[in-house]
Amino acid sequence: MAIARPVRALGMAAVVMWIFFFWMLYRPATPLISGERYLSTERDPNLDLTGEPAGLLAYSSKEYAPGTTGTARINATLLALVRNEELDGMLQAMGDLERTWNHKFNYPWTFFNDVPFSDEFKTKTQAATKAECRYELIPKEHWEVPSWINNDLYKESAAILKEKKVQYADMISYHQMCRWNSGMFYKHPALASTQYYWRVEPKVHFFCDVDYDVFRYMQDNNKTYGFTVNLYDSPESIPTLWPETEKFIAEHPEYVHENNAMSWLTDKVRRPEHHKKANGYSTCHFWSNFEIADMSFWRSKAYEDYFNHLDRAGGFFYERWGDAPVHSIALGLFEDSSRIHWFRDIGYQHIPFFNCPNSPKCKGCVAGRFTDGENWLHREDCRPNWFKYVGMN
Ligand SMILES: Nc1nc2c(ncn2[C@@H]2O[C@H](COP(=O)(O)OP(=O)(O)OP(=O)(O)O)[C@@H](O)[C@H]2O)c(=O)[nH]1
Ligand SMILES: [Mg+2]
Repeated sequence: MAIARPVRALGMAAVVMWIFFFWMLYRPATPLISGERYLSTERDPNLDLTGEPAGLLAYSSKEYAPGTTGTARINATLLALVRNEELDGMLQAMGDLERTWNHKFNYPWTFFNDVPFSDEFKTKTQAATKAECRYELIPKEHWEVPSWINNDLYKESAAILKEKKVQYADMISYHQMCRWNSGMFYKHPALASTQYYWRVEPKVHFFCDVDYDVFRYMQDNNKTYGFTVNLYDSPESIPTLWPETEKFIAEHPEYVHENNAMSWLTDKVRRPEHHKKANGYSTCHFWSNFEIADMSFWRSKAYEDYFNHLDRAGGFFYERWGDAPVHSIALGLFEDSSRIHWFRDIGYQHIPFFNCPNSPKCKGCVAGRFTDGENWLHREDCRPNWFKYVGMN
């Protein structure tokens, strides 16, 4: 039977539309002019076939069953600071992490909030995992603005930062959140006997099956900190963070590790303007919405002294110092850089950046795609400098 020409044309148009739709969805990242994205590596290492990391690995077994029978788990927790209103985003992130990893290991979840969690939040998050969930209120003295911060000066500074387009500068809770994540969370009494944590934010995505116990990996392979994404920061948010850091290390040269990552922290070749505006700091940092780390580092005397120095200087409020650059500078200076690990095998997204390895264990992200946002966002990738100065530990 002959098909009328308009119907054929419509059919063809529908096919073309579907092809275009799938192409848009799965197209490879837009190629950039050679050398623009990477100065030191020719191609994104995420394009190389990725397996599990080298070293000792522990796999799922009966000893990881939920509850007290789970004897293989170490002192570790999944950790989220979250608001009641972010329940849906939290459930989505939990769903991804439970599916790809935690249903095999059943590590507990610890949720933190500056106000009490609602019953709905508690019921729905507990229903999303077989593991134990803990709900913790942040003590007032950990969250409130410290007494030495002048409110008028904060408001004036926030207005100036806002003019410079520093995001969230006039939102006091954002400053409180950054300070808490920098120097308070690991002091919460509920974490007193916990050593390792994996930080999870609402709405993030995990794409790849991970079959080994990442906490045991950290412990057995002597790692302090694990990251996925490594970025440049907005220099306008941290103009005096590096000068304050320099003052601190002049007073405490003994805290600087001999195998530090100073060249990554101070590189001025790749983005000289950032280095200039941040007064000597490259602004490179580990993107701390994902962190797998050993809290012993934050609990060390070196970090405690450093945090107190910064806290007194006031930049968590008069500027918008983030926990990401604060954590990263401390790690880059006071820790042996071989103890910092790139979890290249953990597929991850927090809008607008990805870590997406080339592995049959990954679904839902495009290998090697760094961002699905505007092309200029590729310039925010600081991994090439990390690989250049430190390597791919
Ligand atoms: N309980 C509580 N959680 C907060 C507060 N502010 C931020 N958070 C949490 O802290 C984390 C970081 O906050 P975000 O607003 O996502 O900050 P961000 O990642 O820099 O910003 P986005 O790019 O917008 O995601 C998230 O897990 C939030 O849920 C707050 O005032 N109270
Ligand atoms: Mg976020």
